[in-house]
Amino acid sequence: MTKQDIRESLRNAMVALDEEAVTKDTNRALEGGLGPLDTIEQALAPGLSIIGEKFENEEIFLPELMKAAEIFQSAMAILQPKIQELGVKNQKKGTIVIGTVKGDLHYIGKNIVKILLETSGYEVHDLGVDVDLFKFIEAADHCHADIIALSALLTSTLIGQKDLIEALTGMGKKERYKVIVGGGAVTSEWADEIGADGYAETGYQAVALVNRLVGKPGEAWGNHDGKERGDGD
Ligand code: B12
Repeated sequence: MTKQDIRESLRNAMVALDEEAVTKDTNRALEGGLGPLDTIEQALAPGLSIIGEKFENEEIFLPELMKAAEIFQSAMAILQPKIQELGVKNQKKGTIVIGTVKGDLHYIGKNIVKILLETSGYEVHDLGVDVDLFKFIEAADHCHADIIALSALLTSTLIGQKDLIEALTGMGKKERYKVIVGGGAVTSEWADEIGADGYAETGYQAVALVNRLVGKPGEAWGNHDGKERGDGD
């Protein structure tokens, strides 16, 4: 099986909600040298996107959506130790407060960003999901954060990102923190419109963005050992 075959097989297993096959293919991906992030970004997440489309088209319903999230998490349990193994163990580069905004319970993507930042040398305070904007600010003040990172997956909860930036501005704290935004519902246009300091579409890009913002260019996640990025096929 080529790497591309493994990716396809895993993506199809995810779409079919076949937990056993997802576990098998996730292990096969690692054995086949795919790397944990490649496995997430090129196979599992695209599978989840297809699930999302099926849900939107009413081909599947909430129980299936929940099952998909559960299966994704079981694959993450296999991949997470590998991500940690590949991470850099260097001195602390900065402090980040992260969470999913008020009204939004999606955490899979936020957790991926958190793990990648942690394994890139950042101290990350994860406030979880459905987080009130003042909780973000309180936590950032408390731990002297450099960055507040806001995830939003629902169009209806995006406004929480705007509200936070406005609250920071109103409190005279806008210059104290860099605010970055991401999650399925976010676009770079939205990030510009609300005056966010940055937007990233994927976990990899989130690390590169944070490195830039705190002035620690470093390398994008996984580049340090040449294993995870740019392995071609
Ligand atoms: C799994 C899932 C769920 C699970 C969530 C499980 C969990 N605990 O996280 C459950 C079943 C609970 C769920 C519930 C609902 N969901 Co839902 N869900 C999804 C699904 C299929 C996948 C989301 C996901 O995890 N993706 C995989 C991760 C890896 O991707 P990601 O989150 O985008 O994260 C990546 C990047 O965006 C980025 N990133 C993420 N966060 C951040 C933050 C920062 C700062 C940065 C820089 C980057 C960054 O890095 C990540 C890694 O690369 C999506 C479909 C989709 N295409 O996204 C629908 C989807 C998001 N859900 C949707 C809906 C409608 C709902 C419900 C309202 C359904 C209902 N009727 O109850 C509820 C809402 C509950 C709530 N209040 O939040 C819609 C949203 C439509 C919209 N635009 O508003 C979607 C798009 C499905 C669809 N097409 O209709 N859902």
